[in-house]
Amino acid sequence: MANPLYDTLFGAHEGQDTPFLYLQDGTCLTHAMFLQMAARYAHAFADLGARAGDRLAVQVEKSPEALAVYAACVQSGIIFLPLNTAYTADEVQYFVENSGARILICDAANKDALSTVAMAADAALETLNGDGSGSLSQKAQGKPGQFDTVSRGEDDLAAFLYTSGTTGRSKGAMLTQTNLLSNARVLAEYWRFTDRDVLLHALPIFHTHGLFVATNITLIAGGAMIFLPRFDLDRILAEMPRATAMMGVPTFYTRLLDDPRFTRDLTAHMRLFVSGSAPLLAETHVRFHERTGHRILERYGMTETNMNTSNPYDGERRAGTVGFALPGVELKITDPESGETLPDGEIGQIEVRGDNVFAGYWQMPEKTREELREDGFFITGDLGRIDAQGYVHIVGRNKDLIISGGYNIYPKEIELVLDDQPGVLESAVIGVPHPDFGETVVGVLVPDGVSTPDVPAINAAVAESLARFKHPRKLVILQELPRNAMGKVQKNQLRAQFGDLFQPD
Ligand code: MCA
Ligand code: AMP
Repeated sequence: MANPLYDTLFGAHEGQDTPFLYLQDGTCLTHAMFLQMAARYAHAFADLGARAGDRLAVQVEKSPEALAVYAACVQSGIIFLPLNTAYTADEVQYFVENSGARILICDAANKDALSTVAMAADAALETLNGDGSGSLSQKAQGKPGQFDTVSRGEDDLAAFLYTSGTTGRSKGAMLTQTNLLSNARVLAEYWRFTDRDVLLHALPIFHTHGLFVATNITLIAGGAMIFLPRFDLDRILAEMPRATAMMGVPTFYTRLLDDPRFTRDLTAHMRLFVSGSAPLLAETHVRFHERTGHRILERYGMTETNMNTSNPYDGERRAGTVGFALPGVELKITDPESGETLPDGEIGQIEVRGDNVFAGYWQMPEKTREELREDGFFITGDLGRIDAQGYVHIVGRNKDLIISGGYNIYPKEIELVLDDQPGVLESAVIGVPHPDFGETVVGVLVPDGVSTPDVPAINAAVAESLARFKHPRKLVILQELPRNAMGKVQKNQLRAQFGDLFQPD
């Protein structure tokens, strides 16, 4: 029986008493211990009636147990669907319904809020808390530490990751075993990961970066992770001496640079710092090099494609670029209107093709056709160019997207909520520069002329339905929105007008 993803990432380490997760309480989980934990969860899922191809949605704090749920899904052939812990019950409801999840796992603190969601979707609801306790662990307790791995093929689906869209409706990106495996193999080799690596892991594990990039690479190399529940500056500084590598979003690196304890000495032994998920300012790259002597390695990816490009490990890591297409990934710059390939140097939309590119959006064939061409090229929605030395530069986005601290925020989703509020005729949501998060959200409201928008009440309404990281950090009132001759809102003008709201004086 074969299950390539399980066999390669996890099965290869069965029985190995080598360190896998260094935890905050000073203990260490070996690969073997972790796999036994995963096998017990796999038995629990089988007892709950979940079978290969079923979806399992999970919204829990980062913990070794949460990671073992991922491993258990892969071993059982269950499609893993991780959700941001910041999502509200309204948001979770959509994901559970849309995916048809058979099981929903949440923190006990959210059980009441999510029980109606689970019931309406006919999903089993189990709890798993940040300390590993909960009904799921109770069900797993006493089960065998081995589980018969369910046979799966390379084209079978391994995970759904939801990504918002310009229409405001999230789409489930279907990722196959091959998508995940090919990328993990390529990256581990490209970045020279080995079983001697200890990765400082402070990213969340519900997105591509922390889960598939950081974790899968460590697993494929047989290395270990210092597994921090979240980004905590003091802990990162304290743990760095025993790490060899770190991965983060640009906010991690600007926060480290803002701390005088982050020095050349502290990082002298480090092998690699990787940045991604949002643009790393060239200035941050340069400051980091001046302070530590290390050049951050910037790479570029997407939920739908895993990683597409990377700066080189040995060659020049060029500030402000995302490097070269990874082995096995084709990348071209095309004319957004005609789809024709543009000559190197010209700016156009970035398209990618390879084993890394997803299988399509769950039950959204039209959306899939719009973005995934028949010949396999995926239209990323990013604008870029390739310079004379072959480095890819991302120069903008052809999609209305804000990236705040590495989280993607689609303005449409917020505009739909703002437009519904009393006193609001219409709204426009924009991203403006922010010193900590890179970009942050500003909402522009146009009054309906009947009543005045009540800003605190609107903020409360937004909080009710949308995750905290999506909330506008500022709501401003304008009598009308700037529009072009076609009636399209000119967000560039709004960004110019409100662009310095969060700039330090
Ligand atoms: C937290 N808050 C945020 C964010 N994070 N608001 C906007 N944007 C955010 N990213 C809220 C908190 O709820 C809090 O709300 C307030 O902002 C300040 O929180 P703070 O304590 O400063 O934040 P934090 O808890 O330290 O988190 C910041 C963070 C975190 C460490 C940058 O957001 C993070 O870990 N980001 C990584 C995201 C990530 O993994 N992205 C990868 C996506 P209040 O005001 O109520 O206190 S995968 C991807 O993009 C592709 C595939 C790729 O290429 O990797
Ligand atoms: P997500 O939908 O969370 O997968 O985010 C993918 C988007 O993040 C891409 O389409 C890019 O716009 C952005 N992104 C990821 N890495 C980088 C990077 N190194 N530089 C600029 N943008 C990036």
